[in-house]
Amino acid sequence: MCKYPGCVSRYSAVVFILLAVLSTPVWAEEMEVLQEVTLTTSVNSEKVNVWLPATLMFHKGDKVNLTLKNVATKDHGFAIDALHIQEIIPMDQSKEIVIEVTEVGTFPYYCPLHPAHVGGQLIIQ
Ligand SMILES: [Cu+2]
Repeated sequence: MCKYPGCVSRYSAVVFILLAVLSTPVWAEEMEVLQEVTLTTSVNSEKVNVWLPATLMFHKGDKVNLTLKNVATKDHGFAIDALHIQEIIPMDQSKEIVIEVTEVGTFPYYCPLHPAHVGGQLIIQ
């Protein structure tokens, strides 16, 4: 089948390259969408502290790097019960969290220190 000297080694090289390309882990990582989002404390027109933006939308499978920036003059928190997230961010500080979105749905978020604050929502499609 192989008429030329070196034919086997060329065939082996092609197989080796194909296997390397097909099995590279980079392919799997490219399927994951990394989102960078910053939520910032603010005061709305009714003088109530809120996190803005009030609605975040992602797709199932997204990995979200969320920066929680508290620019207020007291500590505030960020919680999403369904995703087991509960963070306290001291005044004038930031905290980064990573959310890996694995299910579709609407997940409300709120400040656990001041639950009366207007909350927001994470919508996963
Ligand atoms: Cu608060």
